[in-house]
Amino acid sequence: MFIESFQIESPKVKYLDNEIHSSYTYETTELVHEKRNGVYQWVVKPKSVEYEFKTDTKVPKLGVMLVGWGGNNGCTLTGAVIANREGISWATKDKVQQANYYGSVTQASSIRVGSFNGEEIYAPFKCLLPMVNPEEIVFGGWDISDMNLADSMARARVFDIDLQKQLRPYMESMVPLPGIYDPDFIAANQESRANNNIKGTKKEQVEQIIKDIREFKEANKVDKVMVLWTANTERYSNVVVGLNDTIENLFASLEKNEPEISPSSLYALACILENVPFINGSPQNTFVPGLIDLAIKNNSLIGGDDFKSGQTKMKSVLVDFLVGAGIKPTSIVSYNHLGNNDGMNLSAPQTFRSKEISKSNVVDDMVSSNGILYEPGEHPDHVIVIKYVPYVGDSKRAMDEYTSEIFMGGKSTIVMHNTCEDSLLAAPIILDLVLLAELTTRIQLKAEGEGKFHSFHPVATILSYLTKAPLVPPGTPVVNALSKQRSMLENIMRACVGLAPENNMIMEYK
Ligand code: NAI
Ligand code: DG6
Repeated sequence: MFIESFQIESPKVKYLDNEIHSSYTYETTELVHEKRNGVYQWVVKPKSVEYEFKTDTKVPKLGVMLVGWGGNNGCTLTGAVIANREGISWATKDKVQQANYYGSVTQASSIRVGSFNGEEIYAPFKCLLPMVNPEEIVFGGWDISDMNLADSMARARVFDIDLQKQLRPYMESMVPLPGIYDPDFIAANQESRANNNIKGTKKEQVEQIIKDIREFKEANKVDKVMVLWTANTERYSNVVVGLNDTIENLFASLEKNEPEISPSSLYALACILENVPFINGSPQNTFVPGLIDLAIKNNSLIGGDDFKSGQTKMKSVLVDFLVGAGIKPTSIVSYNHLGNNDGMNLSAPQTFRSKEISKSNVVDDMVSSNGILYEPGEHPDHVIVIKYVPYVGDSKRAMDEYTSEIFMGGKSTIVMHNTCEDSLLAAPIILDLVLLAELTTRIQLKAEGEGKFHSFHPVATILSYLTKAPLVPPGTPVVNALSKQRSMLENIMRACVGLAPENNMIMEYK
């Protein structure tokens, strides 16, 4: 059964005027590797840690600035939110379609809240904690192309034509601000659209981005701004001692106008200096070490990298299932072909390499979790192929072949083929990233023994569910398995309202 909302009554939760305060016992384990009777042994000890969470329930008026606003993802998200806000429906050859948020975990998924009269009861994910309503977000941003969003939508060829016609009046006046263009970091084939560029040195470009954010905030009277990179995939920048390895070296390099500082790092730098959250939806190493250190020092949220939209999402479910079932994946081969501008940009070897890296590491944690199947250091063969095929436009084809060793020397090969508009997968993920990142900035916590409340670590691992290569604080394990990532997200939100983590034990019926 599905219920629209619920209230929590618990001695561990207090609802104050502008705050939810919860006490929470975190059940975990402590491991020691010690000599017992002359032999080293692993000893696992259950451990409880008391936490307190407080969540500011005042939902701000939110401004979202997208880098690459005029791209397929940017205009698709903007159009979709307008269509939802305005209650737009449109005729397709099948039916009259209503705007919706399918694919957004915050807007279109549910959580189990308990059992009632022998039935499982579910409620909307978004009713766990107060979140920004997407329809109240003010969108803006930058693009190296000055095309307005209505024309970008037509160029993207993602929405049905009847929907485009209805959205055009809302989107015609939306024109991206000039962006930071550096042809060295993206494919040469992007040059023809780069007619909207911020001039000057890299330092001046950072200053301009800061000015843009301040002006946007003021003009739209928003309380908070979040910035998200959904611009072209860049090549990796070189991480070099003396260049970008420390905060000081990064600033010195900025002063020297060092060519190796990428545009995405410049936007991120501007945001960190302004204490504006910055999320990277593409695979490149925007967050060079000096930038991560600065975000930590300034306690400014950063998150990334690379939206986990289709093929990788399936992979982080399927490989988790196989390895969890005691089956040994030995070869994973993933092909993509697509014909949108992202595909064209990725047809250059350097930008493709960024995507290859982020798509390749996504099964590592699952493989290393099972030492019965894999020797230390052993990995399945894992190959990524992406081809640009203009005719298919935004409708990406993803083909995957998983070969596994099964019982008694048998082999199992699973093949998947998915055809889907790429931007319709990415847009709801962008929405979730900004909504969840905004929410986490309103949560404070402290563990027993900690004197003061503090925010989550500025490197936002809580967003891992939405990214292919989750950015984590130094020394933190990377979790790619999708079900674990979702549990982390949901269970942390449950903790904020004093609910136990979902453990699926259903003891009521045992
Ligand atoms: P797109 O090529 O349609 O849009 C990118 C936009 O960024 C373009 O309008 C371009 O002019 C602009 N741009 C490039 N460099 C810029 C800069 N330095 N400053 C401001 N604007 C700049 O690409 P699309 O399909 O919207 O994808 C965007 C990004 O999201 C790509 O990097 C892609 O790899 C990544 N991504 C997309 C996924 C999807 O399912 N659609 C999934 C995972 C990642
Ligand atoms: C070709 O792979 C284009 C890419 O931008 C993908 O669409 C994107 O990385 C999505 O990847 P995945 O693996 O999450 O579907």
